[in-house]
Amino acid sequence: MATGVDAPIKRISRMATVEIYSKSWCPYCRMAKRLLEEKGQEFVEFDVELDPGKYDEMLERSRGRWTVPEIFIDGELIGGFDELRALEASGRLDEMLES
Ligand SMILES: N[C@@H](CCC(=O)N[C@@H](CS)C(=O)NCC(=O)O)C(=O)O
Repeated sequence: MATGVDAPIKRISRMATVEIYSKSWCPYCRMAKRLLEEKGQEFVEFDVELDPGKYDEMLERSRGRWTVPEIFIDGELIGGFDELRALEASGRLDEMLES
């Protein structure tokens, strides 16, 4: 393996921005966070019960979807845990988190 100044520069992959609107007691939120944690993916969490303004923000960004979690990757609406799990099963989640 090449080392030192002649070593090829390793590409540092960018980490996606993941936002989750959640409630503390919500099992779907817990499953979504666990999946992301297992992948080593960081996320920002907004508890919509602690901050009602965030609930209104979630409704607006998720175009009326009112269940939690609502998950966004780089600002793009993913949906809830079911949609996140489907993306994971298809391999598309890794692409979204890594690209
Ligand atoms: N299919 C959804 C189910 C989400 C869901 O049912 N969330 C519950 C909490 S775990 C919810 O928002 N219930 C309505 C409420 O709390 O007002 C998903 O996969 O995220």
